[in-house]
Amino acid sequence: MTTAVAPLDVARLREEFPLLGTTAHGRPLVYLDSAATSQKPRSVIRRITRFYERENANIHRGVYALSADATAEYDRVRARVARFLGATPEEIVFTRGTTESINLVAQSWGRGFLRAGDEIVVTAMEHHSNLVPWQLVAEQTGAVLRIAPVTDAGELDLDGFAALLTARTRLVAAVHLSNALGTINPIRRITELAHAAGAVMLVDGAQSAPHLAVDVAALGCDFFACSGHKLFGPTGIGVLYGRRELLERMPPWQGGGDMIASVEYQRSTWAPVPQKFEAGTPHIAGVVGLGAALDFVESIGLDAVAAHEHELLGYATERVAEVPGLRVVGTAPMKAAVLSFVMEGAHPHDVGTILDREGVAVRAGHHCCQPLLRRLGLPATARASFAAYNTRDEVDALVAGLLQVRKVFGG
Ligand code: C6P
Repeated sequence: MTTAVAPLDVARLREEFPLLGTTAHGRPLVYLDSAATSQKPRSVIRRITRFYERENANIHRGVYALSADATAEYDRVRARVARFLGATPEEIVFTRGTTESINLVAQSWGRGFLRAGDEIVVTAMEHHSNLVPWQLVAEQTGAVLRIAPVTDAGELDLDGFAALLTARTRLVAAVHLSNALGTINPIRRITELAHAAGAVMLVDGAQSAPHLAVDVAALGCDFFACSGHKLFGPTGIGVLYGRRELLERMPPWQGGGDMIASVEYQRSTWAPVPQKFEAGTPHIAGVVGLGAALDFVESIGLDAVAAHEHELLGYATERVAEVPGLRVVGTAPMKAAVLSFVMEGAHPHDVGTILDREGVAVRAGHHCCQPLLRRLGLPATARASFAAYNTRDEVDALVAGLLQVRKVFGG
């Protein structure tokens, strides 16, 4: 798909990540869990250190230069994020991560505008972060949650999805890139269908923002949520993109400092967007680190990242087929960065534990997608997930580890 871009210099890229040079159980670490969180490049680590050593002050409060400079940097990164996602700065709210971004929409937009009998449609492959917040708001408002089906291959059943849309559908919430399966959903099409039904569209971009070039204007969505820590940035910082007109109509969801225009004892008025949604002292160092992470991502180029990961996923899919009794879970044709699998006779947790002893870090479990795994008839999978810094040698180490698992469990 993205073969025209220049290949990544992965060896050089890896040198930017101190943690990738460490060992696990006496072996070179093979880190295949970037869907959980990516490792951090030196430029991000240094930027955060420099902020605390030389620039630290609270924002929007001080009249002194240090605070004014910290404020300017915070605002600069907001504009940087807006550029990265194809939005305007007023449409970018800083949050703690994807989870908080979705909860913000559920509690502000959802509680503000949903009424009993209104319908929310999500897909059967959602992460708990894009399911439980809607369950909560459905309970609070009397709205009804509808679940769009997925096929056995882990693709969204688009006809099944379209059949759920009615005049009562008020919101559609769908994952862009599934963390459990790697499936890339046709978000533009889903958004068109949602809008044609008169519904608002939220995209869970936790896994897509690090692997695909995202342009919210081109996707046409109303909300887009992502996390800094999966994008080479620090933990505890995330983003909610919201279409300006919607954000302006939405009530605040948390009250406190920095989100007000004026406060009296009995009532208050709100700051303009996006400050209305950023109560209290934000994660300033996290925002600064996120800015450095986006500089890093753009210096390598998301098209080059996607092409490299696509090649690596193809190679890994081919190689794991050599392991007897291994079955890949999630075989959608449009797929990225994630290889989930089960092995006959071996529980995924045992697979993960044996791989760990070989120095290979993968995730094992339900990946915060319990209903999806139940739908697929599985209690858990083992999951290798890839980033720009992973190599074919690391895939080979994974396969060697899996053959080791096979020896332990027979077959
Ligand atoms: N998935 C994984 O190992 P937070 O925790 O807020 O940064 O992101 C939540 C989230 C939401 N949606 C999707 C599709 C995700 O993959 C995640 C996080 C991690 O798959 C941790 S469970």
